[in-house]
Amino acid sequence: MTGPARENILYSFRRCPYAMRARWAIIRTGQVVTLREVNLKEKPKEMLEISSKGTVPILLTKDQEVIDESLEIMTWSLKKDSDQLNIIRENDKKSREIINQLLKQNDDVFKLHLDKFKYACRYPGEDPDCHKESARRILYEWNLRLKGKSSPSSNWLVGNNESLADWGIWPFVRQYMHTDSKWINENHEMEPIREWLNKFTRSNLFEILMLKQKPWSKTHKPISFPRYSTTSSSKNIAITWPKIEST
Ligand SMILES: N[C@@H](CCC(=O)N[C@@H](CS)C(=O)NCC(=O)O)C(=O)O
Repeated sequence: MTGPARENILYSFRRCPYAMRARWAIIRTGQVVTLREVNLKEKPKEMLEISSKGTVPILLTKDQEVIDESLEIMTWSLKKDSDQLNIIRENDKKSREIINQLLKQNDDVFKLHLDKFKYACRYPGEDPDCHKESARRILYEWNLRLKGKSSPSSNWLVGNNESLADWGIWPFVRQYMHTDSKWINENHEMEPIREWLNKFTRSNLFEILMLKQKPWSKTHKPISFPRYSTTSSSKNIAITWPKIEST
């Protein structure tokens, strides 16, 4: 264990969907962390010392708590921002259950299918097309949830407002899009999920989320995250969703 942290330190990897959702929650709840970008092929010993799992993201809080699961980092952030408690549907048990089911479906099923067709060479003996089909079926299900919402601004996975399900799943759908974009882009039926994803990737906060950093080393100056060009204040800036044309 390293000495007492005077800051919240986040070990992260820019393109990792788990790390992206943790960073997204950090931004949206106005938290500030010191970012340590990790090269997954050369993980820093400081990171492995606090969590031997060797996965990102990992948060080492000011209070020396180690949080090495992305969903738990999201919850940690949300607990610190009472304005955002509706994201976890604090007072709505049924919605909370649906959110949990969707996150579980993403983490335990969708991500596996995605990996098995995106990184097919790592899974000899598996049929990538079969996994692609299974991933598509799940996307189709999520698309149905988004379809038929009263307006483009209310197309969220659970109810008419964004929730932890949206925050936790969109980076994985984005990753999927990189491998099977034609199916989503050219399939008119999939418009709701396309628009839902675009809300995140075309929002004003996406660029801040995805800012490029060199892999961290002990000799680097600490990098504060999020970093806003317009202000040095640690307060979060409001999200601006892209304009979506109603059809
Ligand atoms: N359940 C973990 C999964 C995190 C995870 O698997 N992250 C990947 C990167 S996207 C990782 O660190 N893999 C380890 C490696 O590639 O060595 C979480 O939600 O934080």
